[in-house]
Amino acid sequence: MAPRDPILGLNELFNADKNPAKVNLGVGVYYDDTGKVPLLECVRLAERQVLEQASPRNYLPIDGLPAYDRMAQTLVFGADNSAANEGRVVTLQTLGGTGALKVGADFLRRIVPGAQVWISNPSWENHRALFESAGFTVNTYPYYDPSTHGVDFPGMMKALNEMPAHSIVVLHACCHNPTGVDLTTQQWDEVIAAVRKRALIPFLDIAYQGFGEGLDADALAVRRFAGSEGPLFVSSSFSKSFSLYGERVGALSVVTASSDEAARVLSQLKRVVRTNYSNPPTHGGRIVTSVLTSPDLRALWEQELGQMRERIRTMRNQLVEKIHARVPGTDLSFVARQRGMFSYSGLSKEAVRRLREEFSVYAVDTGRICVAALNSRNIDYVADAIAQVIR
Ligand code: PLP
Ligand code: TYF
Repeated sequence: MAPRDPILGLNELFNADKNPAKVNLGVGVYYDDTGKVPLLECVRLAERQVLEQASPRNYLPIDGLPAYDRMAQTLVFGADNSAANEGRVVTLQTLGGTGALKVGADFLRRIVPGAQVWISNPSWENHRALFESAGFTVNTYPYYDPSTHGVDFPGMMKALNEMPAHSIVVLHACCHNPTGVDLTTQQWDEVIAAVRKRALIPFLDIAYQGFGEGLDADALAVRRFAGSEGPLFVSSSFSKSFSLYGERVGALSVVTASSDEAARVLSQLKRVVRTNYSNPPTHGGRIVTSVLTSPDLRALWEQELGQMRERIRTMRNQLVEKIHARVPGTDLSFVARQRGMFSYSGLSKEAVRRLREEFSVYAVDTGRICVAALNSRNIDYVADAIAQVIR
């Protein structure tokens, strides 16, 4: 038997739990205030259009729908990006952000077979698994400092400054999973300078664009990296921002040195895709493209995305207040400063076990909770449970 995924495995335990009060703070999925995964209105309208068009289902190009690739690229890089305008950025439709990471990893393994990969400590566990399965040795660089609930920035910079040239560095562009702790703009500039000086290969993963501060603000790291000289890999995902988890909508973008190099890189990436899954599926890509190319639907999407972001922020603030009210003296204000869906709550493994066994509240063993699973009906129950186990 292969080991269970530490996060998706929790779903199985949760589904088997008969307690009607159970709460799943494990997997990183956004739920609305009624506890459901939302079907966004912009998606519902776009899907109706797509169905009315009744398009045939021929194979898509290997690199996906051209309009999808253009929209995905513009969303991440911005409309006035010079690398993009110079034709130096290639973008492919992939099977979610995971597919983008996998295609990028397989490509890099052919191009820099001797390189090693560095992921943050901690990171999304699938980062390690994906790059290892592509054949790389995966190391970690310091990232989270539990004593400050912030970034161990000196530790991170020291590690970057000691990596061999051409090492592949995986960075979370925003809404770090699992900690919720991001770099400041100034820290990003220092990271970019170190990465370029040492000729490292940056791979930015942006799976939560729009869940931090907003679509443009959350893409700041990608855009600043793209403005510096050197290669750049970006995996992006619409799973969360469109609530289209099961449609597998993502993109891989690579910034190259010239439009000529871009053509060669694209041809190699297409070879990787062909030997993985040949070409991407049609439906999800068409929905996303319809939303992003229609000014009305796009405005509606931004509004709905903004509501998801704001609801998470409200839940963060309420959780901090409610625990403070129950256990005076506790200061969880760092939870309110974290961004995106997750919070490294500081709960011990023992506290997480008690939450699960005594209260049917499911969190990841590391203390990561998905704040986007809290709502006005379950937050008091969760705050009561947490108060009991930290008292
Ligand atoms: N990268 C990070 C950091 C994630 O948290 C996720 C979450 O699922 C992904 C990538 C993969 O996203 P997708 O579901 O689009 O494959
Ligand atoms: O971290 C999370 O919860 C999300 C969802 O193998 C996820 O990114 C978790 C594990 C996994 C794939 C997706």
